[in-house]
Amino acid sequence: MDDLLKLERNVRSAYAKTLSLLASRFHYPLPVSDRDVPGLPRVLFLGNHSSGKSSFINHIAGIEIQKSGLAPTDDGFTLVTYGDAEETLDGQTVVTHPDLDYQDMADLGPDFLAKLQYKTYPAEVLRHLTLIDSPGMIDSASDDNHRGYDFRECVQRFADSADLILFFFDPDKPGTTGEAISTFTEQLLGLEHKLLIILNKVDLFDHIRDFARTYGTLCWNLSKTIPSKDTPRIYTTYLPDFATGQVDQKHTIPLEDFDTAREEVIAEVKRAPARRADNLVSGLLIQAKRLSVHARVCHEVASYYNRLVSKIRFFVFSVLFVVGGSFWLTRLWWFKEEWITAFNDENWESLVVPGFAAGLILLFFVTLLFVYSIGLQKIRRSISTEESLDVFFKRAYKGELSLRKRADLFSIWQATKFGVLDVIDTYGLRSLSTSSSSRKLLRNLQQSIEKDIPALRRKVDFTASISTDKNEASMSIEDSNQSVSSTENPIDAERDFSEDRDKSS
Ligand SMILES: Nc1nc2c(ncn2[C@@H]2O[C@H](COP(=O)(O)OP(=O)(O)OP(=O)(O)O)[C@@H](O)[C@H]2O)c(=O)[nH]1
Ligand SMILES: [Mg+2]
Repeated sequence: MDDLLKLERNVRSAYAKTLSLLASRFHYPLPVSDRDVPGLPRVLFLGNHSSGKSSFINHIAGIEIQKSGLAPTDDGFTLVTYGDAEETLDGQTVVTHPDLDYQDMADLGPDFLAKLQYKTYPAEVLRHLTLIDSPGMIDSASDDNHRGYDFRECVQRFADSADLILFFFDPDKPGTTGEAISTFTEQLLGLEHKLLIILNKVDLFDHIRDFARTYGTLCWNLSKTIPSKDTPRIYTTYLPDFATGQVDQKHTIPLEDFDTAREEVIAEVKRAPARRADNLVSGLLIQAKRLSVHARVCHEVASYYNRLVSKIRFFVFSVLFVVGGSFWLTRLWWFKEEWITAFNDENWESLVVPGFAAGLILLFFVTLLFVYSIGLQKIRRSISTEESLDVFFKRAYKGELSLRKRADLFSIWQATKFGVLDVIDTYGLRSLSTSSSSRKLLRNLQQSIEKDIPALRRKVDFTASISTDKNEASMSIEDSNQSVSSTENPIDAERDFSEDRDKSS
């Protein structure tokens, strides 16, 4: 577990050293900063109401921490984890506690916090885990406010930061509740790799026919909501403490078959620290790749814009220079001394002709400046459209895209494109760096993506993280840290940047 914390610190320090400076220059929002408190691996329990989420948590913990019941029982989220004593903290305390990494949940609102609980219990199995119980999903897909807080947003936040998500269904509602369906299609999109689907309470089936029908309905509903070719595996199980009918003759389903699935789910829950290690490195790699594409396209756009502006400026100043210069050189020919005398005598009538000419010249300059600024505005507008950004992306990756089809690059671009548009709209093209130090940072990031982060992944072997013998740990985290951070010294880069800026100004 110490190894996992070290890895988490290393990943955060990689964010800080390799990604954050470049991200700040191109206004890229990084999800993790080195200021955050490292947290325990998280397992999120989602699903229909009364599908057995709380009972499953109690089963894993070996004690009754959560209340359970047939009517909708939980109306808020509960974080269950290890503590030397049995204790319950309220939501407000949780989000303001400096040692807990839930500060970012504060903005979910007072109604959410009023129902948020943090429970600790001295159960050994919880030592390396936080189990997150959630309110059961119900039928109303449209009425977002029946809980008083934005349930979908909360699910999204917890799901994003979870290392494993268990989604519970029961024989009563096999994928038919509105909230469950919308959660699959919206909040869990892209998170399928950490999702386990569970059909719970199979002990309630009297006959194999009922089981087959329910299982089929669930598969059908899932196939409509999960965007993958294959139907995901469904763990069919039950909790032995609740098994109905015991030695009832009616039971034609041998329950023992479902015990294995329960053991597998519990094993996956216990493997959450290993998943976390993997998720941390994957998250770092994904962010690094997105940042690289974001920064490269922004750099391309900003360089193009700056070049164009320089050309237009050069043209405008040349015109001004030529016009102004011609007037100056030909002044002996058109300038009359008596205008000065008339001006001193305030004899305005004699100054009508030169005054009119000066007015025309001024009008010419004002019109030129007006056309110049309208022209720039039009250029900016034409650059900040989805279509032209696609063109800039292709220009930025001309080399890579000409060699072979890069579906991976295109999918990263699809995920980053709207961020680039937002940055251009919010901060403007001039705020984007085109300095040589930014190019250097970009090269270093690329090197991290190709070498350092994969090296960090290779060194992650968290079979050792849950082992008690720390000497068995097969990763040398300090080494990995060095390799990730060796690519860039942010202080040097910042200094280079300032120098570049000074030179250009
Ligand atoms: N037969 C049977 N009953 C179960 C099983 N698991 C849980 N139950 C019962 O199902 C009911 C609901 O269980 P909970 O654990 O409260 O379900 P929940 O998903 O937490 O419900 P909400 O908090 O309302 O969303 C309780 O009465 C449990 O006793 C099971 O495997 N088999
Ligand atoms: Mg519950």
